[in-house]
Amino acid sequence: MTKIIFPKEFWWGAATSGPQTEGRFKKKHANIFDYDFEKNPERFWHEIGPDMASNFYNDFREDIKLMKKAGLNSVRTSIQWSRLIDDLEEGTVNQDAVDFYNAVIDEFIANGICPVINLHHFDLPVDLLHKYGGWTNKHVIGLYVKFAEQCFKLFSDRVSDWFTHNEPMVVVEGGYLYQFHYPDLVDGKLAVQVAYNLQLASSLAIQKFHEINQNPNGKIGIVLNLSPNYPASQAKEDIAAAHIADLWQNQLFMDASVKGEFPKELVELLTKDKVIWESTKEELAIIKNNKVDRLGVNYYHPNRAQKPYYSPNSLAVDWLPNKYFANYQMHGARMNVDKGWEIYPRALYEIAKNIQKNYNNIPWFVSECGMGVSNEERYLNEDGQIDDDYRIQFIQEHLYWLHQAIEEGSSCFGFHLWTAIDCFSWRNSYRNRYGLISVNIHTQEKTLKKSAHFFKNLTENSGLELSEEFFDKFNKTFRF
Ligand code: BGP
Repeated sequence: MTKIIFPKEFWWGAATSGPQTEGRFKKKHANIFDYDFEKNPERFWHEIGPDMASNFYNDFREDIKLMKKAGLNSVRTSIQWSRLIDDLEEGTVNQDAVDFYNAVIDEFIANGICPVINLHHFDLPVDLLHKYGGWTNKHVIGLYVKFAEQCFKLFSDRVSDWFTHNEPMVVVEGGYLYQFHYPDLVDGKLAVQVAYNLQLASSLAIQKFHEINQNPNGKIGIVLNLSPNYPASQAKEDIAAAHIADLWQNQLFMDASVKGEFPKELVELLTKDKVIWESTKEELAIIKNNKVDRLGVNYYHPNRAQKPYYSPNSLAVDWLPNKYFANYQMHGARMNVDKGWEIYPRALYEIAKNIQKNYNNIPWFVSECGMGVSNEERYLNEDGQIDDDYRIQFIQEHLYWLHQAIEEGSSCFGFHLWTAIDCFSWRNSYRNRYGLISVNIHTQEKTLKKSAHFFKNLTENSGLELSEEFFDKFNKTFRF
């Protein structure tokens, strides 16, 4: 047996978001997914949309009790802009939403769970897209800051842990490059502007937070999906491709949020290609002066990059970042075949080392990591519990590498699994189940999985013992 013990105050928790759990009950505005589902239900797995989600709006007291049973000491969720704000232009609040979020926050605290609150989790109110072009338009940044201001005013007396966005790069990629989020555009130049505008919005929200936060322990950060880019070979074209992929996918938001400046090399490249964002000196000064206090890092799978396999001239649109790199699936990689993602836990160690070396070891935590599996009923035992040993092994392997990095001085302060209770996930809906707790989407019955008991043990012991059997399986191909 090998024992790995984590720091005392470590966050052991899970992440989710408002639009993926609450359901649309009493919500005045539709967000882009609500609207997309109304118009195009066939785009969603089994035509299951966000209307009910996992019914957190009605079930939150029972759900939080289950989270406590799974040993969570902290949980990230988000406040829905489309729920909290009544008049999107004025930024006035909806009283039912205020009551709801107050009750949720109080319930978390009463159960000894630290509420970690994020503001924007892909869920732009759709009216702002139709009226203004959403994040392409700087007016929307101002409206987002009004929403952020209300959140800080209303809840920062009890909430000390805030995040401005979840995975802003996914907003850029999903909505403006690769068509997996509404409005499904393919427009490289617009994508570049959206990236900039999201960063500016984050920096302005941070500025506002520091003006009005009521909590002496209050801290604010951003949640980024940071997947290292590994070159396909040591050929210089592949190394260059992986480097540019890293600049675009990781360093863009990371540098701007932590160092207050966009990476010079990327700015030069975008300028040379004539797609650079529109910015002003004043805005760049805001970004410079409003860095994050800490970081959340979502990590699911590594990225592998090789030189692009088509000539830049053959691009169907004028400009795409893929002019410089192609991500690909490595032959023979260890896969979660349900989700189609490679499993590579060592990357967590490398992310930690990168933060330590290149980002002044800024405090950070794993804000999402997890394993999505389809048809989990396959693993139901006679007592009606899902025996998700694969998830336990997955968590253990990632913790093994994270622990290694912490031993070497990484300032990682927590691990949040995606997710506590199986939840709705955009167009994938309920296809991939990630939770410690399962949900029957027809009855909304919620049941602890085997991994929930494992997680509780982990929290209680601030760590775990890794058996011979674990090391036998470690790093071997396993498929689901
Ligand atoms: C992350 C998002 C989450 C969640 C997760 C799993 O990128 O932050 O909101 O959706 O991915 O996604 P999926 O269920 O599509 O595999």
